Amino acid sequence: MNEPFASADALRAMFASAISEMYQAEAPQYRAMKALVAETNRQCLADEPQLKQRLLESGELERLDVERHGAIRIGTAQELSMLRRLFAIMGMAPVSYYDLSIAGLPVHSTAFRPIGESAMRASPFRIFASLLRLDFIADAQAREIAAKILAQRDIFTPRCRELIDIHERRGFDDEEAREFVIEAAKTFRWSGQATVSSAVYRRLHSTHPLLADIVCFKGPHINHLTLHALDIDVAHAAMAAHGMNPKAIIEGPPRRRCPILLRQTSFKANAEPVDFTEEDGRRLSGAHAARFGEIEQRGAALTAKGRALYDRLLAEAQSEAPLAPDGANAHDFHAALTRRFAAFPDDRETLRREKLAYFRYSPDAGARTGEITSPASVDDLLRIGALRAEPILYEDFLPVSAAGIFRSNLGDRRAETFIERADRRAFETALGAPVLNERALYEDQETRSLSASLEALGLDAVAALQI
Ligand code: OOG
Ligand code: NI
Repeated sequence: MNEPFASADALRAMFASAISEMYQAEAPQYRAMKALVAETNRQCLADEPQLKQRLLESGELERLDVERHGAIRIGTAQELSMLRRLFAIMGMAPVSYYDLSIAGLPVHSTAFRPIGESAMRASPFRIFASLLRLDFIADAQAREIAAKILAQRDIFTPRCRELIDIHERRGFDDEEAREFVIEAAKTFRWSGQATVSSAVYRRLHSTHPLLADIVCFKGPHINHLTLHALDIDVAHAAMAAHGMNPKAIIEGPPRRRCPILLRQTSFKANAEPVDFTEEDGRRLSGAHAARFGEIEQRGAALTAKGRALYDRLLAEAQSEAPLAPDGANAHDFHAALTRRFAAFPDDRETLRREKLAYFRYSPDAGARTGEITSPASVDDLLRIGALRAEPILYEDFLPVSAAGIFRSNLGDRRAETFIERADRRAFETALGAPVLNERALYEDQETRSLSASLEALGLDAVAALQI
């Protein structure tokens, strides 16, 4: 049977493509970056025919140029909970809580993303969504101005609200599905017309640039889209060579033989023209910088143990060579990072044996299972080639990296202040649902793949798992 037209995966793919078209039209610099990344990816494939073959076989090649994620910033709990319902229609569930107060940013976040391998394969598009924490704004007057403006806006079109209700009641027909994608995308459009006067903008911007970006416009405009770079170091260098003004560093772990977690970098946001509506009704031109383009390259998802090691080594590198806000000492920082990460095992077998990363197991179709004397251990099965283990890709985000991406695109040169105050409860209350636990998702994939493999080999899953 054919997939229904209005399946969550199909809707997400259509939405991602609509958002990509929209953002390319809105932000020519992003369009230029997309062309450059496509070109560096093509070059990588030409240099590595084996990589090309692998991507072809896994179906990855055809979606190489498809955006991996986008990011938005949200003003209120009501907006966030409605967005949760909107993204649910596209099979995107909130995964993980990210506390950005670790870098003195007045937001906390989640990522709406597809769950499961087949959904991820159908369309990998995610939205990193950050909610303003007004209680972090010390200036009571600025807080009041912001709250008042936010209370007056509706970021959704009336038809978008209707369609969300319709879907929750009975799903979509084809026409409604098409309409929904268009109406949903409108929520994230850029409008160069600020909803406030230049004085209010300046007041909020001087309090915190993030406050101005979230409050002074019609809604949660896309602030960046992110492409997959096959070799992020090459793509980063190409961005610099083409005068695209990239961040000084690539956030995340250093380059490795066995990639882990997520490496990402961006070109820095440029000032773009905006119009303010002054108190006397006049229009006044000004500028606002917040929108940019990003690239990412993903590696293995880490267990709690692996992640603790990652966090420790990163913190050590940061205290050894604190990165200057303008990235001037990027070279020293990178050297410290590389030195520290020498302590992170860099071969698959050690990552697996030491339970630092999650793995997907598969049976070797040609294995002569008759020769396996049951019960055999997983290690034995791997050794004789009856089982294979591949790292599971990390599909989530990293708070320290996210903070680094935020900061370099806000024109905020203030030194970081650490006033860590996570409040996951408050975030989930605003969201209207708990966020899913990323590690539970990876663990589940690992366990299922192992039991399915053992079953395929005709082995007693329980006995083998216990050895
Ligand atoms: C979000 C920054 C975080 C990422 O990839 O870590 C992010 C923002 O700037 O709103 O997108
Ligand atoms: Ni991003």
